[in-house]
Amino acid sequence: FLPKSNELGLVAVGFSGGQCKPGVDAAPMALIESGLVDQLKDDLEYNIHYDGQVHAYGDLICEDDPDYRNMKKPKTVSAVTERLSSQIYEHAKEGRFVLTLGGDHSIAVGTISGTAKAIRERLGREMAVIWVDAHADINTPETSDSGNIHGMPVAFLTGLASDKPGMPFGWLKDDQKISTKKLVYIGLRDVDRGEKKILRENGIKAFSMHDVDRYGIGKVMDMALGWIGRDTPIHLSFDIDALDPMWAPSTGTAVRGGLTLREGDFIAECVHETGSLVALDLVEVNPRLEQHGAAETVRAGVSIVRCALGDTLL
Ligand code: 4U7
Ligand code: MN
Ligand code: MN
Ligand code: MN
Repeated sequence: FLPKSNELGLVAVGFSGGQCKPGVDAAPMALIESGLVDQLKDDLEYNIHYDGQVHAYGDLICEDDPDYRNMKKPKTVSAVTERLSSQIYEHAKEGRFVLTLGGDHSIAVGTISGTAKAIRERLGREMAVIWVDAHADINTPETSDSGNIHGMPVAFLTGLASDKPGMPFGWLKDDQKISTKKLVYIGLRDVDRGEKKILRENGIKAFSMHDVDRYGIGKVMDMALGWIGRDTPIHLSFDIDALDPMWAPSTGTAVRGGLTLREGDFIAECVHETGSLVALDLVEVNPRLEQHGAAETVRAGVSIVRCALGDTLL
């Protein structure tokens, strides 16, 4: 149902305002410098549409940005994700695959809203999201203990949290949102108490590390893709902290007991094989943390992206 296309829109997002540790903004440059874009062009034969810059959205960073409903930097994160949403939409409406290099995970409010709207308009379809992460990122401002917005994007994208126009994330319209029924998690192992309640009460499909241990990653992918159903456009949002810190130590909220690099690559390969992948986010790589492991973490990120874009072992 998706015409095969090698057109790829790339957006490099050097934004770290959804959490408190500086350095995630350096990830897009680190990923590009390690050869990611050249490999997509030369090995995987994509025609890349890239404006050649890492966006820092300096004009949108508010100096006067007090906490609101317990959210940290609400005005800044809302303005940046609103701008990003239209950047992503412009690529997706042309039928390009959209690759976003983050940045912290708050930017998914922008990426997913942008593709969801374009896919509705272009294909008349509701998009599914596969969220690969140690965390569920579905806190509402009220359930969050940290106030960090990178732990909340899914709540706003599903409408479980919202606000009036003019207030933070009040710009999100229904056609930019996703259904809780078309959301699937893989890799969870650090879910807050309030988030567990939200997952349960909304019947959200989630495969934790317990499920990966019990069934193996092969069966988990069969079940995850089975839940979504064939011929449904998929947006894959991959937080590098889904991987075990052994493979990806340089990330802001590392949690032990995660996926191996091979399991991460396998998830990306399986999603590619569906032929339904329309967008990928790679987020939360922070080359400034655990500096001895930064190169390893960047390499893991490059590997995930290559697999999701069709690189094969044979
Ligand atoms: B990430 C956390 F409390 N749940 O809300 C929170 F454990 O994008 C972590 O997945 C959020 O890295 C992690 O602050 C956000 C915390
Ligand atoms: Mn995470
Ligand atoms: Mn995340
Ligand atoms: Mn994190």
